[in-house]
Amino acid sequence: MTLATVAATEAAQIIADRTGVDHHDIALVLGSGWGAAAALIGEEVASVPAGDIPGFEAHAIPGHHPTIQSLRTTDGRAVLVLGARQHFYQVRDAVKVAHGVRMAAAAGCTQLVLTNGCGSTRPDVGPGSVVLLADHLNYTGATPLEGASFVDMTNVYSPRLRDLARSIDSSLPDGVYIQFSGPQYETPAEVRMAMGWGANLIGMSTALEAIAAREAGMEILGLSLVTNMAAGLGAGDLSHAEVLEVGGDAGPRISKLLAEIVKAMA
Ligand code: 8IG
Repeated sequence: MTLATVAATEAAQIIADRTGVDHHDIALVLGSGWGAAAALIGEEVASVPAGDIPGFEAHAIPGHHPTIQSLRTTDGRAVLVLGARQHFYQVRDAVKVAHGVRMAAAAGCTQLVLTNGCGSTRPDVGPGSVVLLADHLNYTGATPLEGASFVDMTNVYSPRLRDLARSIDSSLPDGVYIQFSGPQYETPAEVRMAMGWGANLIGMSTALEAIAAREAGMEILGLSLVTNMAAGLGAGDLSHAEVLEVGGDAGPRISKLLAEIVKAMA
């Protein structure tokens, strides 16, 4: 066991103690715009402030909800909702970024839904669109892995879960996500670089978490909400206010979609 796994196992034990649920099945990481989904997915069994769990640094950003919830679906599955993403731009440490995902794996989760808000480079996939992650580029220069952990990254985002999501909404496009370090948004030149590399979704999360989740053997579904056109491709400048507005407007629709997908993952 690596130190990161030991820390994740300790955190998972505290989740079990605080929620009374000693095994969870699915983990959800709720990013910008996705926060309202939990209420539709299951009954809340317990909610724990992230700051009470070792390895989570107390932080607050508008649009992010730092709690960890345990839900029970109508068909009896236990869902761990991580509303407390630790962004690379906050902690500057990929191991800390991956802590929540590793904790979920230690809690028993074998499936992981990673959601985010992001920018799009495709004019036909504009603000309000939901996209299925088909692949990613990790442009952070970092990794959550330690030692010679040669994790296969061929099918990071499960083709099976993508098909399953498309059985709920056949119009969902595939996208290739690039994780930048942030917190500044990209320059238009950086956006052109990313496009040249085959990316069409740009954000500041997800890829590092997905790497740790694949190491842990989890099956991953990645869902992006496009909140803005990438820098230089839309009208005007990028703003966090725009991100929050699009996220808020899309909230009810994407929450329902996510709830239906989770239901189908049984
Ligand atoms: I929401 O356009 C959201 N997050 N890097 N670029 C980057 N992160 C983002 C963006 C974006 N939109």
